[in-house]
Amino acid sequence: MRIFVYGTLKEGFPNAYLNLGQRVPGLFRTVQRFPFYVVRLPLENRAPWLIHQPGLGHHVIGQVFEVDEANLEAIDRFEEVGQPTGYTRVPVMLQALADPVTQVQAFAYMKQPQQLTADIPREGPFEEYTAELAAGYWIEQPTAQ
Ligand code: PCA
Repeated sequence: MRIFVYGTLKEGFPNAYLNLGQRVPGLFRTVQRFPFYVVRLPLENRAPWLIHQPGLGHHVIGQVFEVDEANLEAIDRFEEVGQPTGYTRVPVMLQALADPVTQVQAFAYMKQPQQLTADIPREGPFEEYTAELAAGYWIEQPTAQ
């Protein structure tokens, strides 16, 4: 299974230790535009949110990994897939920055537009999550279930 990571799961970023996948070299961008924000929540500061609202925002840049079933399940749990507050794992088309002709498909963790309520402070939209945007990231670790 392939995942497209654009936030804290990228190599070099705060939750990279959870991503045990094999990196597909290079950088990839989404074929469609999606709004990408960094948001402030009560239990998570500067959380990267890719909003499932194609056509708005940027062609967002991230990394692609081959992950096994066990790691995918662990990441799904961390991203709270299936919970109302969580991410939805959505298939997206990507193109390699080095080879825009070849497209690949991967799953991306997105938030639904209605989750980004007007009261949530945000920065963006951005094209790419950078070290500068990752500065000050923290999460209140959820207790094991
Ligand atoms: N982790 C996932 C989704 C947002 C986040 O911080 C990722 O890096 O793609």
